[in-house]
Amino acid sequence: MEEQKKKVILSGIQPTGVFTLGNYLGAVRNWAQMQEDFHSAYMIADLHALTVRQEPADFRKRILSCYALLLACGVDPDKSVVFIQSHVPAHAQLGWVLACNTQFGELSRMTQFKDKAAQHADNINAGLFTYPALMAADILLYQADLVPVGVDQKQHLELTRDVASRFNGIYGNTFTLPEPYIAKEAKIMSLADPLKKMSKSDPNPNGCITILDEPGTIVRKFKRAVTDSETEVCYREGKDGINNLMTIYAAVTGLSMDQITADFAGRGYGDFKAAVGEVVAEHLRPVRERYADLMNNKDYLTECYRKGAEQAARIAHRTLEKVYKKVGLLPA
Ligand code: ATP
Ligand code: LTN
Repeated sequence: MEEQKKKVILSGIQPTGVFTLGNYLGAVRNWAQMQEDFHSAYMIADLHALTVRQEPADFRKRILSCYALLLACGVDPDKSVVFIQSHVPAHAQLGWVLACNTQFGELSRMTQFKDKAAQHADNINAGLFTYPALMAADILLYQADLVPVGVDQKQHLELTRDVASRFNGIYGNTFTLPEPYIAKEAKIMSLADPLKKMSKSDPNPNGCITILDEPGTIVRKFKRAVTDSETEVCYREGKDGINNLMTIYAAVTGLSMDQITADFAGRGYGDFKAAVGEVVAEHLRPVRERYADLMNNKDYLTECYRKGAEQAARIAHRTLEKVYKKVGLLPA
């Protein structure tokens, strides 16, 4: 009985690079925690990553290594459905139907589209534009109640709700309307430019901590983090660099901002940066070790993603069939 009341969560991450500390604190760490209390499904959004040109051989390897990273971060294939998006054809299939139910004007307002179009001016492809319809399909196929993501994905979730409720209005109740679940650490900023989101695809390696960075590298990058010309470690508007470091330190140690300010009173930024580097390096050590073990056991990874795809396809297919029927497609 209890079992039936569990809510459903789904989330995804693109295999566009090694996960950053931002991905970890803003999203993936919560996924591992949430799988205890929810029916959870997590996927590597490889079809989404094709909106930016990828080098095929490299991409293939990265998809597998990102799958291993998810497990290394604590996502457990015995507790969650953990799969690769392209292994479940229903995503592309529902994505098409939803693209036909999403307006050009709605897609034009997506800030991620505008940002990525500016970053990749030589490849503003149709997939980059219709991407939110595919993301809506990812979520709606599983009838997810909650979607744990960083704040940058909120607009896509609002669009998913709009598309779903419009579809429900026209064709009758079909989709659960998902709620975003946004972590406290919803936006970790670049260490080199604290006004910019820390991102896997940031070309500046000093701005970004990856979860596989060696401890020495982590400490060095934090030492170089951009701050301000004051000396007091406190969370205040305008102190973007320090605010970001404090958010990271608080997320890893569980301390409050006030406690951190008290602990570092009179000690200056140098000490604080070194301390943040050390706690992050220690925190990520087991993740890096688990990742290395998993990459030495490819058969296990293959077994996991195949099992994940089968489980996901079973759920996804039920929704897809319902949708095909509602829109009037002739059963095969
Ligand atoms: P890309 O650079 O390829 O756009 P990304 O690093 O922004 O990638 P995504 O794959 O788009 O990462 O995001 C995966 C998840 O991590 C999403 O839920 C996203 O909101 C979250 N996320 C990404 N960057 C950050 C960040 N800096 N702080 C907090 N959460 C983040
Ligand atoms: N668009 C997301 C990744 C993503 C996702 C999803 C997140 C693809 N499908 C479904 C939540 C639910 C991104 O770029 N971070």
